[in-house]
Amino acid sequence: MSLKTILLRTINQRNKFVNVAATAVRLTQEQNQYQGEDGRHQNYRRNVATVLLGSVFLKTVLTENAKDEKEHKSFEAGQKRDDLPTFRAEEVCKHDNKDSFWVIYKSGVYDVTSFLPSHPGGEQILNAGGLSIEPFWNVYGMHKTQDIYKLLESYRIGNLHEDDIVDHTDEELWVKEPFRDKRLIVKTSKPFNAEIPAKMQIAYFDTPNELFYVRQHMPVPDLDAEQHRLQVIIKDGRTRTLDFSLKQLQMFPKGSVRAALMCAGNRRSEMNEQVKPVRGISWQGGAISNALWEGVFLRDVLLYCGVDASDTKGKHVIFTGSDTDATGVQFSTSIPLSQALNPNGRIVLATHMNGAPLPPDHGRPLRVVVPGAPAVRSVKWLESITISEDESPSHWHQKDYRSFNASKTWETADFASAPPIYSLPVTSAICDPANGDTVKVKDGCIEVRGYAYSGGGAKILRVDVSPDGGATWLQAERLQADDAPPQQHYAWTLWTALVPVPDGQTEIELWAKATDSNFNTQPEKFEDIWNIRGVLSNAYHKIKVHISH
Ligand code: HEM
Ligand SMILES: Nc1nc2c(c(=O)[nH]1)N[C@H]1C(S)=C(S)[C@@H](COP(=O)(O)O)O[C@H]1N2
Ligand SMILES: [Mo]
Repeated sequence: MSLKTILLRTINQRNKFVNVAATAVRLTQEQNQYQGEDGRHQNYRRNVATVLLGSVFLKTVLTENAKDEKEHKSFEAGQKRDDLPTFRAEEVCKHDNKDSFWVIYKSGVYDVTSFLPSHPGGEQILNAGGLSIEPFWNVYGMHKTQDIYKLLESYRIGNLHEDDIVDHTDEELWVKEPFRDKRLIVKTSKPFNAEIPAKMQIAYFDTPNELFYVRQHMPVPDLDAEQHRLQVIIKDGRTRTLDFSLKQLQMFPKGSVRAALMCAGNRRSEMNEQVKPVRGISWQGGAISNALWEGVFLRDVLLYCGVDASDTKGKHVIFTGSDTDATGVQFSTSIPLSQALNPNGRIVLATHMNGAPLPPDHGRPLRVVVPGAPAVRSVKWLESITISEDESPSHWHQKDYRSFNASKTWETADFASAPPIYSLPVTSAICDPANGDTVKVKDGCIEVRGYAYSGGGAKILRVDVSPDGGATWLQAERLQADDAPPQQHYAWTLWTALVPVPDGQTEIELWAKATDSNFNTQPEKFEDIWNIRGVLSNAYHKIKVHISH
């Protein structure tokens, strides 16, 4: 039964909506609790602890979330408006098709028919035809921003009858979220998205696990390593499924890779501020971190499972995680099979991150790490690997993480014909000082530090810094890099440049750009690489700082 049918039935039976999404997640969690003695005890202990800590912990979390939400919501959508007509839920329900598409938010009724073709989340929106969008937005929490509330309100046509208004509280969905380090810079709390502060990026070559940036599309699943299984499904005429416990995976030789993960949207905020608005989390430079990932090589597992390395043309490897959206769809994306089998690719099915079991936020107990690719391909909470003639059909694969030229709009961009992003261009950022800082001159120089990174196994050859708007360039003299061989270089490079400052100068504009081992370098401006999603935002990093002598 589809979520929509469930919702409609509920409306008919009780003239009331239920938060089906929350129920579905609760049921999965209950199921998880009955998967075996160990799991049960762990969960029992955890529950007791949660109850004991409950009053303190939950209150803190809820107050923080409330604070968060308040900041986002200084504009309130869905308030009752006396100038508009009132509709019963039964009437709203009828407008559930592309010709007439209405939705409910709190007291508000909206006709979003004309918005459907340009919805960044594609046809997902159709699930909410004639219904409240709240249960959906509880899962897709990135809608809960000022801009989107305002956008929604621009489609307002009426009020929902008071008897039909339902409280769609979403706390249940999120009570199992892991603890997070307070130093992370939170972008959205539900789902949890947070970047690492710039000065902490350069403090360590391998980012401590608790400071590693976090990017979630949904609530974090609570999985048990003892019970976890990985399915490998090979679809080539006769479908075969192999199934591994994490213990069984240990029969393969150990595999590891030192790799940075970078979100394709890293540095999006600069593109947004310097050119024109883009849609997506407004990451500054903190959606990249570096770690040592350990487990086994994907290549070894696929070959063991009988995947034919001589027949990769047109085939894909689909990775599916355990995290699930409001309609029961699991997170998934794919990469070409040829990329998955490339021995230089060093793709790891990782159980460990920097020597410790993966933290829940980073995929406990198993994630695939596809180094050199946008981090979206490194699927967390990995549950299955499917070899298929088709790419992943998921929304995240089909309707996101693709790029367009600067003239394409949400109305004209054709996602189906744009190739998925499977590698990353060269980028860099200055982490210390920060824009607007006051820096003290020492021995005639200021010290400038940052990171540089390139995708596809390319190494950083050089980082150049300009103290005068590009008139002259200095080469960063200290590069800290991994010693992986050419084509297998997946870590980031940390760099330091000493920039001379003439006596009496009180302000300086600093530019940084990196060059990789393919001799590709960053573009100067964001204008020409601007795209609706704000991905691959890799122009020179430019900041201004004050100087104290
Ligand atoms: C009816 C009013 C809606 C409006 C005005 C709206 C607007 C938007 C906007 C502006 C974005 C881009 C957000 C960003 O990445 O910054 C977005 C993304 C998205 N929306 Fe909606 N939306 C609506 C309803 C829905 C519903 C009902 C669903 C699900 C059933 C949905 C699913 C999604 C998804 C999956 C994305 C992309 C998420 C991602 O990037 O991970 N939307 N929507
Ligand atoms: N299962 C699952 N895997 C996922 C995601 C997700 O939401 N669910 N987010 C992806 C994206 S877009 C990024 S940028 C990285 C972030 O990894 P991190 O949270 O470990 O930094 O995970 C990727 N893998
Ligand atoms: Mo991402």
